[in-house]
Amino acid sequence: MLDTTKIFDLITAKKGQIAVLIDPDKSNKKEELDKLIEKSEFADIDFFFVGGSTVTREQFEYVVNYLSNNSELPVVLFPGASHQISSRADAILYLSLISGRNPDYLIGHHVLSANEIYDMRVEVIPTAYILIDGGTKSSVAYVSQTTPIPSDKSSIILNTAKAGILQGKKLIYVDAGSGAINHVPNKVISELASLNKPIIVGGGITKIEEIDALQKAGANVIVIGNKIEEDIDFLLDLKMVTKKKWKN
Ligand code: 1GP
Repeated sequence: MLDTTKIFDLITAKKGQIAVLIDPDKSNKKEELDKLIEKSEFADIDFFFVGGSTVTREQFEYVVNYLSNNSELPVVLFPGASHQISSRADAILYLSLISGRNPDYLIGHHVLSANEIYDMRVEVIPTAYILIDGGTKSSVAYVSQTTPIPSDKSSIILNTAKAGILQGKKLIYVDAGSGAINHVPNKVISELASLNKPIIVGGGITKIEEIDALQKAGANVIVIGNKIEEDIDFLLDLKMVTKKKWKN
């Protein structure tokens, strides 16, 4: 692993940054990726995240290589399993699914990929990954066979994040799951912000007002997947958010 904190420092530096999540299971054609890159660069988004619940190694490598060869934007891995790793990325979110009690997602996948990741020249960011109920059964809850934390159980969410920090996690990633009906509540983000660790939030975020509110609540990075898969021109609307950010 690379002894650098470059991507971690970028994530920490500002609130309200935007990550476009690319699921290589769904977007893996050259033309699609070209369009995504072009519009994401125009929109001045901050990061590409790459990962998914049901991705093959070939799809994963193809997409990571394509993005790093064709865009200057940082490529950050958001792996759904131990085979979703690549030395071509700028960083790996080294996720432990600490809202769940499935040992495979707490340590199993990590052991399977440790040897490879250890020797990769890639920044590794230990991340407390916390699933919050978003009103529908998400792929990640199904695939990991874990139960998300109910979104109104603030103290469980907060204590889970605290336990993650005590274990050495540098980032908190709260996820309502791709396609969630309800994103992680703003209140949860503002409570987590009191822990003074960078926060990434994703799942079910589809509106500019939601992004603004999550930024105000204290989220460093807001992840958008589904909405852009459905309507790539949402990236043009996102330009408004990124413009405002430079003014601040
Ligand atoms: C990443 O799961 C999210 O954390 C992405 O969710 O696809 O609903 O934007 P969406």
